[in-house]
Amino acid sequence: MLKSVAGRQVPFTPQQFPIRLSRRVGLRTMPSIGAKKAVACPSGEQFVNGGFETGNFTGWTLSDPMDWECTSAYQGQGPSEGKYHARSVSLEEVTATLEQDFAIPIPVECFKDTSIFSVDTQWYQLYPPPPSLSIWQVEILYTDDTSTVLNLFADQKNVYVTHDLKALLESGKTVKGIRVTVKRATGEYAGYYIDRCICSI
Ligand SMILES: [Ca+2]
Repeated sequence: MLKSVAGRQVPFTPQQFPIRLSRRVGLRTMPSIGAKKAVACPSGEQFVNGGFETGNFTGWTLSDPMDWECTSAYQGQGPSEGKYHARSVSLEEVTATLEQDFAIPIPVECFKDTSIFSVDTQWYQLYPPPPSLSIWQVEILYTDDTSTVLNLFADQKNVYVTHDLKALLESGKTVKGIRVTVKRATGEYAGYYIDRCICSI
């Protein structure tokens, strides 16, 4: 018996032994290296004052306090929901931003079918069409300092449009927050509004 066992060990050559050893070590270590880390997902609404119903910009970071106004209505343009919305009052050639970073960054995989990630925006423009040098966009910001940009000039004018940001999320990334940007071209006369920002996980 021993002889036959010894006989079967003949194929173990000096070249093969290290390979078998490394495979064995690999199998032992793989479960810990390859184990998927549990993703920490926040729950509930992630925006603070996403509808601007405090009547001010609590929770938001403004490029300059002079660039934005929290208002109930302006020239007949009412909010999308509630009593207040945000309006850009930036001057020409100024890049005005309105940004909110979430308290806890959100891995994209945390967004479920039932999650909502959206913003309502509205714009009108009287002069000049089209705004080739203007910027009117919302960005989904990621923790790797990249972003997904949504150009809002394609929207129908004078009505609030709900934008589904969840559909634009880039897999594998982690959402840091959102940024709205307005830049008016010289001589432009337009209105830019945002309201009802929702990020419900
Ligand atoms: Ca509102």
